[in-house]
Amino acid sequence: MYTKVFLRLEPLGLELVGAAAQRAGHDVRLLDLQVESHAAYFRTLERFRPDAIGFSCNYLANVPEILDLARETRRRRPETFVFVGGHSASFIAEELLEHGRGAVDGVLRGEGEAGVGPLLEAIRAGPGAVSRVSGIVTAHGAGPPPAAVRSLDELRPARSILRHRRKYFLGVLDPCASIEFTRGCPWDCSFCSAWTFYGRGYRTIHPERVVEDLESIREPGVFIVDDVAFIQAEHGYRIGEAIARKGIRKEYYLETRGDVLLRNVEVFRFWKRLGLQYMFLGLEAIDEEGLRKYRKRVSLGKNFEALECARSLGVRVAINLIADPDWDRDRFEVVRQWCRETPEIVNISVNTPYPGTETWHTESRRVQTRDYRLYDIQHAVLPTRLPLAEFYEELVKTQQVLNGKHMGWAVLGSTARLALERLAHGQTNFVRMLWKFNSVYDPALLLADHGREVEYAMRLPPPAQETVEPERLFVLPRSPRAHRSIDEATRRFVEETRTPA
Ligand code: B12
Ligand code: SF4
Repeated sequence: MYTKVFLRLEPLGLELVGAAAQRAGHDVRLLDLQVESHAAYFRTLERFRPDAIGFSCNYLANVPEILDLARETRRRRPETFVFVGGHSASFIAEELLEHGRGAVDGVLRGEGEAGVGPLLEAIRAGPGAVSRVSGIVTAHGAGPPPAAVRSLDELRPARSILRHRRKYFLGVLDPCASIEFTRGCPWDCSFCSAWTFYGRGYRTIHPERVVEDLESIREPGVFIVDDVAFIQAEHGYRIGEAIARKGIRKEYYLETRGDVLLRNVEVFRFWKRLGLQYMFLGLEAIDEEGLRKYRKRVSLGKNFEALECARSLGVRVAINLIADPDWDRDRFEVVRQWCRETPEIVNISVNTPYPGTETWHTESRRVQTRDYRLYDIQHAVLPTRLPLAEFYEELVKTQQVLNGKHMGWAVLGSTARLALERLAHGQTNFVRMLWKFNSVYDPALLLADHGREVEYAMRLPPPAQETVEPERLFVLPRSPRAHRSIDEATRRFVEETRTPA
């Protein structure tokens, strides 16, 4: 949606689920609707005539599109089993079934690789068998809790079933593939569902397996999708050493926390030599109060130190800050000034409570809209202090700082050689990106989005509570072995940062 200006990423989750279905003996087609049209989807439906269709729903904003497609699919192919999986779907399973009014047969919660084989087997066996599959939720109730993948080392994405691979890019990394080194996060930020989805588990993939996967990637750019890269220095080193031994040369982008960067700076320095180009730091706030609110468990001083550190490594840094709907003009102006003075790419998102996060249960402000499409962190779904139109004007004006400094001619000048190189290889994503900003980030369009008719009204959050038991939020049940990938020193480091100052 809004992020399409800067990137379009390989659907790694779907490739992994596709690979699991293939391993279970099925013939699989993968369609990425970021790239392909609905017409292409219906053509595939007609020609391939699948027995089952699984939609990936990682993002709330995609719910209406998935439901529309499911309903039309039911009309055209009543006998096909339609199911939905993915991050967001796992938190709103019953809601999806209700909206589907019979068009969605089931929601498969949790890691798709674990559940898809048994589900496809059960579909063949009949409805009674489906409701016994781990992780399934159907109109008749929920099956046993979702099971976690036994070993991530056994997984390999089915990259070859994805068409149009040249369409995937991330800024100047054009084309760009995605890869996973670890899964989960040991922190517990209140606005985030990475830790609740994986039951606070954190697992690593064996360095040799990572490098095997990397060797199969043809794209020169690689996005490391881990929630927090290189929490554990040793793991990062071992992957890096294996890459160096094989002589693999790629350009990398990763996301991490400021305190992890400071603690493991030597790993990041090593990765700079291997080709690390971009790093995303979720600072979230430039004041202590903001950091406390989001329970980032990191101080402002540490975050700024991390910024300095990233600069000294010569890695390009993108930062995220969360704008609160409660901000007034002055607050926006302070942040805008900071963005102007900061050489890094500063992205501003809007504080949005999501199902599956703690904030969803504790936020006492009432959501102002039940339109899933607005839950994309670019729209305000909580009450704004400023009139909504003014809030969007201020927001876009602040986001414009990024556009002025890092897009358009300002960038083309300094990246001319790179841009020409990409164009010479037929890659146009990066160059086209440079002028897209204004057509997408527009206060009038943002405001108009609130006036659209809502066909599927999102379930409201429960009445606000002071606290919520984390276990109630988990998709994958917490397992005693969930942290087995973390060494003792890292465990202590995480625990220390988790102790309130
Ligand atoms: C890449 C990414 C993006 C890309 C998306 C590109 C793309 N093509 O998918 C971009 C940058 C656009 C993006 C944007 C946003 N993202 Co994002 N993103 C990620 C990220 C880092 C990696 C996704 C990934 O590839 N994971 C690895 C694969 C293997 O896992 P997976 O996709 O979840 O798939 C597994 C399961 O979900 C499931 N599954 C998935 N599909 C299907 C389908 C079927 C049929 C089945 C059965 C199972 C299944 O099985 C898969 C294998 O186990 C994740 C964090 C993470 N580590 O997962 C966050 C994450 C998914 N994003 C998140 C969020 C909040 C957002 C944003 C709102 C803002 C933000 N914080 O970045 C925006 C909103 C976008 C929108 N329009 O609404 C949240 C969760 C979203 C939620 N529903 O609550 C996550 C978990 C990050 C976080 N820590 O909060 N994101
Ligand atoms: S550190 Fe990042 S991934 Fe982990 S819980 Fe916090 S925001 Fe989510």
